[in-house]
Amino acid sequence: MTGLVLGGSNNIFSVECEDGITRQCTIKGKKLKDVEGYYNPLAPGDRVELEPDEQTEDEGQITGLVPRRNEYVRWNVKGRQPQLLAANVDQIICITTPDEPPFRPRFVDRVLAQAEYAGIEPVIVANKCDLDDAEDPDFEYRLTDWERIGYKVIRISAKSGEGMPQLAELLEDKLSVLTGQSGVGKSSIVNVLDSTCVLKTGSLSEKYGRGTHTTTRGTLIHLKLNEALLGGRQNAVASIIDTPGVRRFVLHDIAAEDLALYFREMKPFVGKCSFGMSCTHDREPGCKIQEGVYAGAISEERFESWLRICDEIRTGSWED
Ligand SMILES: Nc1nc2c(ncn2[C@@H]2O[C@H](COP(=O)(O)OP(=O)(O)OP(=O)(O)O)[C@@H](O)[C@H]2O)c(=O)[nH]1
Ligand SMILES: [Mg+2]
Repeated sequence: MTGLVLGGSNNIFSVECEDGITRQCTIKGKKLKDVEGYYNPLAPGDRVELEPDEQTEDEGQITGLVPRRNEYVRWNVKGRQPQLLAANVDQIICITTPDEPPFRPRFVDRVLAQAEYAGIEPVIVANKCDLDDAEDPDFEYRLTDWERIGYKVIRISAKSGEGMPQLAELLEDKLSVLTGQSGVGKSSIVNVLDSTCVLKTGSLSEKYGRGTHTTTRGTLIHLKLNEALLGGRQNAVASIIDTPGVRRFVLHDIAAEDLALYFREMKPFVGKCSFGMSCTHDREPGCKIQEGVYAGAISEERFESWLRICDEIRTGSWED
């Protein structure tokens, strides 16, 4: 029998099986082939083979992993291993805010790079557009720049409902992983998309204005999209993976020399500099990336992001 991993902790995984029953499963023989080297062996979205328990209807043992179509991974600094956040997804929804928590464009740039590396289409969702800071020119400038280089950007508010119909349409019939810092409103958004959903949402810490890590585990949830968002259309569905907010998003398996390949607007220039692949894009003559910045094909902000992230990869010290 095969099944879909919805979530798990302490090596007990919740698996939605093909017979419609969700079983609590352990891994047979403790270790699964092909999943070693990760902080967690399985993530929401994984497909597994399992043996249902003969005595207990809602238990089973996982015996194998169906090869993954893609993997959304970050480096887990504490665990010193890559951490699989989701598998087999159609898109990564990267949620950001103008404030509460403060806007962190670099967080988004890192997620975009990891998504490009994984070959998964990212979408940027700017939540909390009801806040006054949504009018901030720096915030709007970065959103527009991401749009300019080819990313879809949606401005929404889980609070006022603005933009929620557009988001619902984008998620329909797909498996999407929601990612973003703690407190940006991932769980709140899910609760608006499906009014029968009551995920726990949190407040921001008064001292730091950051989220308080309310969601502690990634979970795949099947949503019945609220018909009010779809002009009364009924029975529309979507699947999402709600993930815990992380303070830092640290890239995994991307070398500093390769990072430009995962910056969508820089990629076309890679290898075209006078010094070819050995150009550091710093001060060399005939650097196409520098020319791209000068000509406006690459914004100074993204170039700065690229520089800083290269530095983070080289030094191993990451900012929030
Ligand atoms: N003003 C405003 N507040 C919002 C909006 N969406 C969510 N919030 C608030 O933001 C806070 C954090 O929301 P959550 O949904 O718990 O955030 P999260 O991203 O799931 O956070 P973690 O689970 O910690 O990763 C809550 O107090 C929400 O009420 C919005 O569109 N506008
Ligand atoms: Mg949450």
